[in-house]
Amino acid sequence: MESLNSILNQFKFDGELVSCKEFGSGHINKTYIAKYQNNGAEQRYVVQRVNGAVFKNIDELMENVFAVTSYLRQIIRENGGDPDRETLHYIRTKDGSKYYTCSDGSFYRAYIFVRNSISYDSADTPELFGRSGVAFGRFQKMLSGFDSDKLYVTIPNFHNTIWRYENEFSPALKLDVKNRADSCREEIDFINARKEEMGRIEEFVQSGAIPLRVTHNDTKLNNVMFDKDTNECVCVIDLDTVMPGVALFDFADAIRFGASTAAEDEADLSKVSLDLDYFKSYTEGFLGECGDTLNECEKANLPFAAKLITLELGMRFLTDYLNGDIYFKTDYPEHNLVRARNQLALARDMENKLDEMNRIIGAI
Ligand code: ADP
Ligand code: GN1
Ligand code: MG
Repeated sequence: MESLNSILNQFKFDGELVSCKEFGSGHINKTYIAKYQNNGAEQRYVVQRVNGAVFKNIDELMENVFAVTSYLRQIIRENGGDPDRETLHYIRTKDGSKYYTCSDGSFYRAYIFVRNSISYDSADTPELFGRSGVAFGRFQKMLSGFDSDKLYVTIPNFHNTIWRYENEFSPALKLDVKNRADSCREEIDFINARKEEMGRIEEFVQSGAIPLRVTHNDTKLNNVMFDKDTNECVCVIDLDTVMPGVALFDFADAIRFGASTAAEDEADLSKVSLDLDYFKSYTEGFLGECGDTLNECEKANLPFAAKLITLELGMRFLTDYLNGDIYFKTDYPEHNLVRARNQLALARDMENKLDEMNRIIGAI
């Protein structure tokens, strides 16, 4: 197998390698932070192995991220900002490629580590979480002039909940390859009981009531970098799923992850609920930046979208559990089941709080 050193050596990095360590808590790709010394100055790079089973067309993925980051760099420059800090800066390989294909067929790509920045897996205060709303709202606004037709759909039907129900969840349940369905009847019933509403947002897209925009599609709090000293948001990262999509889901997925009172894989369900203060703070930050670009149908469906995406991810985790854990990285055998139960509990709590969420949005 090709060594990590040999892989790093393919990229146009400045200086001498000091160390390289695995980093981050993502479920799909593998991330390393590589430290280099260049004439006494330290430079860090992020190097990632892209999961080829999930991202089936690496060329299209890299075309998307290069197109979006070049567009963002231009807008940031025009607004007097620092493009090297406010968006990702990809480093090409020594032969000018956007990524490197390793001898075992896996793909690696690299970018500059955003200096003096930090990401969080949870926010200590609603205010900090609200700042991530500013980051994703600004991201949406800055890309509102970018024609989403110019991007490849790197994962078709990524947030098409009803499609996932019919084409992934139902077949997995039918096959039940690991004989696990009996251990999760309650969760299966919970999902089946909500089938009718799974197509609601997709119907709005089909009818034209909701437009396709350039969306991030994975708006977890740890995909925002904050300034280490001031805790101001610096930039949005993890752009692999940027493609044409529904802006509602960018709002929704951030709420799902960051406004929960517990981690995504907390097994004690009594700890899992939606914190409305966090919801309010994020909504103010997000809509404050991009509220003008959203239409009335989008605004009216923000709370429902938060519930739907939580149900969707609960269903995705359960699908993977039924399939024998082939998609998401897991740390122990029941991990996907624990995650599924957690997300379904959160979806239920959001269902109970839909009126309150609507009231908060109405008052902003
Ligand atoms: P994953 O797909 O595993 O979520 P990410 O691209 O989000 O991969 O990277 C994982 C973590 O690595 C991030 O949460 C962040 O802490 C750190 N990271 C990624 N890119 C950068 C960057 N350009 N600058 C600083 N830290 C980064
Ligand atoms: C995956 O790799 P990561 O953690 O950024 C997944 C998201 C899920 C998320 C749940 C391509 O994202 O859709 O919401 O896990 N990404 C993909 O934590 O499937
Ligand atoms: Mg990430």
